[in-house]
Amino acid sequence: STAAAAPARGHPKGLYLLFTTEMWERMSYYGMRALLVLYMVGATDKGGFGWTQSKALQIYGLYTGLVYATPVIGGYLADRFLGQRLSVTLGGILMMMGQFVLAMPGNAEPLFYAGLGLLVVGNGFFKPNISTMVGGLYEPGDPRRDGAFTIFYIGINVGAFLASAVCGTLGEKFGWMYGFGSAGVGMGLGVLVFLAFAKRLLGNVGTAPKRVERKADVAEAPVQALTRQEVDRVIVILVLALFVVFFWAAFEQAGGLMNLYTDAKVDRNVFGFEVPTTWMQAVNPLFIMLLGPIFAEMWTGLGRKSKDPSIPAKMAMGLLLLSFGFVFMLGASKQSEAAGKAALMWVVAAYFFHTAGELCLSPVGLSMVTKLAPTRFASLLMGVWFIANAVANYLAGLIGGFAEKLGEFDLFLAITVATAVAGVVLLAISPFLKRMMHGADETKPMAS
Ligand code: LEU
Repeated sequence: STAAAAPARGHPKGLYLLFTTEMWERMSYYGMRALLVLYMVGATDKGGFGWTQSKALQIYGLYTGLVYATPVIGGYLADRFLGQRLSVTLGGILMMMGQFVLAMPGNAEPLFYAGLGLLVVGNGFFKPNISTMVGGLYEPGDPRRDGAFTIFYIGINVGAFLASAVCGTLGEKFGWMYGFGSAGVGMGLGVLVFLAFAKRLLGNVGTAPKRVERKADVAEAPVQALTRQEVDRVIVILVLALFVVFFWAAFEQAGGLMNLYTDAKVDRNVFGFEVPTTWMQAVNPLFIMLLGPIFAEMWTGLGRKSKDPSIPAKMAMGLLLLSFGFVFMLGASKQSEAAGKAALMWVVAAYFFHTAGELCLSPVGLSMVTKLAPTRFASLLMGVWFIANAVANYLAGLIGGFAEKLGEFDLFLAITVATAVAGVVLLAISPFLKRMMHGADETKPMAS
């Protein structure tokens, strides 16, 4: 495999190809997502649908939920028949078509749903498979794996950051079709780059020969022949996915409740300049770009010395950091209750800790799936991992909706407590989970 030929220091070049491809795809995804609700409620004489906010939010919730539900199917098809590389290409092309369908003038409702459908199906083929391919670049035990996923995650967020700047601005200022169109062009660039360099930089990672091997695997070892060790490892993935639901259900308040709160109750005046509410959505990807390299170095460095915390312990830290971030939202709501408006720095501080938590949990989680999943189910289980996001995104909307009844302070308090408890429980059971991994998580010291 390519990984064997890779240098002990640095990363295989394939990582940067997957980084770039995912960057363009995420730019397309988040760019479209930033416009979606605005487009649905937008005035009909300006090319929008003129729908009510509740109808728009309902479709938004359904769309973001489905987008993370289809990866199970895309993952399964890749594991069984297509291979990851072909799946990523197919998914990318479908999503590009979806964006261009949305960009068609005349906004006919059937076309709108067709566009969303293409994006949902396309993401199912794309997202789990590009993620497992990152893992495929490394041999088991390679201490660079968590760091590699953190670098990949920076790519995700460069894309997310570009999204609001490019697609958001084009869509809002020049017309919806330019926003969706640019998202389609971005996706197209991702596919082109991927096709141009995959052969050279990825070796045989995610290709047909593996598929043949895997097919033989499946024939000899059907599901019920999973070994005891493999069953344990899959259980660990499922248990961690449950905790991850807590994390994202709270984290995803960013685009919902925290967004609305920032809009209505935060003093966004900085040196006489009014910071637009939507800019605050760029704070998280910005912090990922700043903190990501530090975390990537840290995980690899600690891993090389076999001194890194266990996977569940890292993820528990993620939950605790997220919880700590919400403490700043408690401060904010106290201030806005007393003085009408809260200082912007509360929200920035909250996002800082949310981002640090995300870096402990999310890239580490992707990496974990590739360590623990039996190879023949790698992409399927990656899809299962994304289901946690589908559920959490749905719950996030429900939870955020309670703010109207409870008031922000009580709701933020409930979130702070729930995520802290989840973090502590996860920390407490982490030794058991670690044992159930049967060494699949262990890194081997590397030649340098
Ligand atoms: N920011 C991440 C991404 O877009 C979230 C994911 C893990 C659901 O990939």
